[in-house]
Amino acid sequence: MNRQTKKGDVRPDIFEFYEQDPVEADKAFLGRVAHKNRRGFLKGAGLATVGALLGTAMPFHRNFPSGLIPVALADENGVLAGKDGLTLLNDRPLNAETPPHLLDDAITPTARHFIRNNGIPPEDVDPASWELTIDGLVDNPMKLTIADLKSKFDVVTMALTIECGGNGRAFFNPPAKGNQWTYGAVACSNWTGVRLKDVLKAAGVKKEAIYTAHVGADEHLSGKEGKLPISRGMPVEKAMTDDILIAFEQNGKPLHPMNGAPLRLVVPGWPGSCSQKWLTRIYLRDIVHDGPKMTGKAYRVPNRPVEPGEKVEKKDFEIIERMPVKSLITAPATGATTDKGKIEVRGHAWSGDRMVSSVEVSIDFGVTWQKATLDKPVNSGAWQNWRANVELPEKGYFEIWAKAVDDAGEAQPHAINWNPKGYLNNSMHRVAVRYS
Ligand SMILES: Nc1nc2c(c(=O)[nH]1)N[C@H]1C(S)=C(S)[C@@H](COP(=O)(O)O)O[C@H]1N2
Ligand SMILES: [Mo]
Repeated sequence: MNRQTKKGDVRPDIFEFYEQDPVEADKAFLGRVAHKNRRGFLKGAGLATVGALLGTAMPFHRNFPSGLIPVALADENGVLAGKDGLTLLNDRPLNAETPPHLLDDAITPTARHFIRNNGIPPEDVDPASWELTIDGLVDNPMKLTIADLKSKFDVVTMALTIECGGNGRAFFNPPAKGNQWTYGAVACSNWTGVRLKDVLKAAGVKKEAIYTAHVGADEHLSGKEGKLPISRGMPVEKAMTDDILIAFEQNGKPLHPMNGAPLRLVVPGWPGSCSQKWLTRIYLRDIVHDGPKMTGKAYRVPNRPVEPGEKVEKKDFEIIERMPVKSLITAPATGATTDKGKIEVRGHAWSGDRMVSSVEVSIDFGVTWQKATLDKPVNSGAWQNWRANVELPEKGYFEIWAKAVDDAGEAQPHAINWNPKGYLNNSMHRVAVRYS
């Protein structure tokens, strides 16, 4: 496959192919269609341009297919446009998390809201013509534009916490496959929209219906027409609760394209996967929904405690519902150095469908604990902010640990509750601080 180019470089044909037609090259070499965003990224933008954009040379440029985007340029090319400081975990599908110290705000700015995509987001969406279908087991199937939602239903704004079921997976040992989220697949933005329950009431949910099914406009990675990357649902009883929104605004502006513009579900306290983005349809079913990522082991955990590494049969997995009690330290940043012994420690805490009743911090590896001041949530479904003034007794290395307890008495554990797919890691957050 190697050939001599005019300049005498030895380059495999893949590079020529990518330069000429990145979409076809992706199909041929990857067996799927290139992300439209990156069509011909380096096509026409020779190496000199890329070098200039990167601010330095790319020594292994010969190995870099021109259909790809250098991760460092992902921002400039648009995939992380409007996001600030996120760590890219994967670029196809796009997955990016927020370092804890950038989650310090009480309400998460859109620029700091993580991105978890299972497929390829729709492009050039038109909010004015976007339609949401409500059908399946309902008395009055409906098609609603965003204008209809605004005029027919109460419009509410709520701060709502979304956490990916796999947040914290990176710390599993033995490791679990999937995005290696550390701490930052969680956020609490202000969402404006209508209550799902109001829309479902207007549609008239039939008695036989037990589960919702959610459909979005994103494409499967294979590019196969009609194949959904993810379609999840929830029990009708959950869908009828007060805090679930069909949202068209995030922090007072249209949704960010990567957070589901122009319309999404926001289901606080349950795995983020319930919060379908680019929402086009909700249908009601008389069975537990069996869409992609609802079945098998996806978003499921063993129905009993298991040993790390233990093999668990499919039949012993159950669907994750509420997310467990958890807290995050957002200040100081881990690795920080302080020249003062007195520091303020801050963060958030949440527990799916419950309230957090206390947060405690420790600077002596959990021997003694100090109560933090814990705010009430601004509304149900929002995380709770907390802060504590701690005093480091002498110079040296310290770890700050935080532990939340919820109103059912459940506390964050020290150790990870290992499970095969790496979900629900709510072990305590630790940050390192040097007093010098
Ligand atoms: N249509 C669609 N909705 C989706 C997803 C997706 O890939 N496609 N990912 C889900 C998952 S797994 C999570 S954790 C949340 C993440 O929301 P965010 O990307 O806005 O942070 O969106 C959910 N909704
Ligand atoms: Mo997720």
